[in-house]
Amino acid sequence: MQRTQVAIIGAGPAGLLLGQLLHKAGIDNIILEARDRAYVEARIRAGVLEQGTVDILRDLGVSERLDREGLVHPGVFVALNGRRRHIDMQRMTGKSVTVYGQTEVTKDLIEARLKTGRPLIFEAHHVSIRDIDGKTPRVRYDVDGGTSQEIVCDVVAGCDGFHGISRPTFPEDSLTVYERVYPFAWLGILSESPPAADELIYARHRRGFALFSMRSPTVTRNYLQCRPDEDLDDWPDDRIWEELRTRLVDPKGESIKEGRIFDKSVLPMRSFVLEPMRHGRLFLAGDAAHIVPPTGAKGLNLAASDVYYLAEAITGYYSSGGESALDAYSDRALSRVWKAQRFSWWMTSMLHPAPDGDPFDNRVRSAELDYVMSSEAAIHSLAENYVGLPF
Ligand code: RFL
Ligand code: PHB
Repeated sequence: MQRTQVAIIGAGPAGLLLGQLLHKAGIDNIILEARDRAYVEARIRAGVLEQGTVDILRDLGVSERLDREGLVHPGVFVALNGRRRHIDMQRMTGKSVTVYGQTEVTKDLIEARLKTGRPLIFEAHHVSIRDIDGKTPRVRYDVDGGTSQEIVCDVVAGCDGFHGISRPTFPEDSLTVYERVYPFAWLGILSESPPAADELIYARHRRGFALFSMRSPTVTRNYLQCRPDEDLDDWPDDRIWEELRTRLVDPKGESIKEGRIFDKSVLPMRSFVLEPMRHGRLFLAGDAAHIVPPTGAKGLNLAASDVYYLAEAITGYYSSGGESALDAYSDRALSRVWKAQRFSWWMTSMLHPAPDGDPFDNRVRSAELDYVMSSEAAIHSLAENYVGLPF
């Protein structure tokens, strides 16, 4: 049997960041991760960090490579049928975003964790949580070879993503789920080519949404709106480049540079929130508690703000001995989560023509983008949300 203060399930951004925040506060913790290290470090996902997320990483001393390699973007573009408008977020809000892959954030956090000497257990199988209604919850898991281990702790942090075991551990009658599944998805590619512009371009086009992003000055990350059941075999590289040129209205490929495509995938889109984010001594953070469609670039950043609040709650609990800090966690986190949900839903609705959707709705959404592109007040609001609301 192992004894610790906080058992953290999942070594994604939420779990790893929480581990560092607690370590900094002198709170003992163990991280359990189902997959192996190579798998976790290679999982391609988010790319845009809010300044608040960067500040947390800096504060933790995990930003050396981020400060060197991260691409600071003071602005972003939106486009409607080829007409483009620049949004100067830095001028409007005093803040910028940083393009730095989630893969890199994860690698940096794993390296920092290993330096602390605190346990990070990869390939922990059959993780289960019990006794969450009492003051000493337990976490069981199997290691390779089949030996079972048990951790006794004060708090369990469920940071195991949307498909983890923490959320299903909550008794069903104790929670409410809010959910929306969208009738479209994204086809995402990574290619060895320079990005279409210095900053990201979110483009609405009659044929569908397209996003022009990047990982570095030589690696492009682009997305095309597609069907949720899209077959990747129908998307040879040539068709992808052609469609990207069409949706950016760049027929001669003046901004879009082709290169070897080395990753292709289809990403379904949903909005999901579970309330409350806590039952007894089990606290959820990140994708375990909520999912946003990626159009607002908020998922990873919400994982960061959740664990920032959770670390404060746990630190407050140990310093005061009372439950009030723990009790406040769910409401504090949800208040920010819902604002990011609203923004992600709004960006998604405005930028994607809905196939087979109501024609009136589609015209209104297109008009909304047209309005945003012509109104300082509306653009200011977009900028304020995109760079991230304060914690
Ligand atoms: P993760 O990253 O899913 O990590 C959960 C970890 O838990 C492990 N796990 C278990 N461990 C032990 N026992 C079990 N039973 C377990 N079950 C699972 C998993 O192996 C994994 O290591 O969740 P976390 O930490 O909450 O982080 C959330 C973010 O990963 C996610 O919100 C973002 O990637 C979303 N997202 C974006 N967010 C942004 O902020 N900016 C973006 O630009 C952005 N772009 C994106 C995105 C997500 C995407 N996809 C693929 C969904 C772009 C894409 C394409
Ligand atoms: C990405 O670069 O992967 C990315 C950027 C912005 C988004 C979503 C994904 O909104």
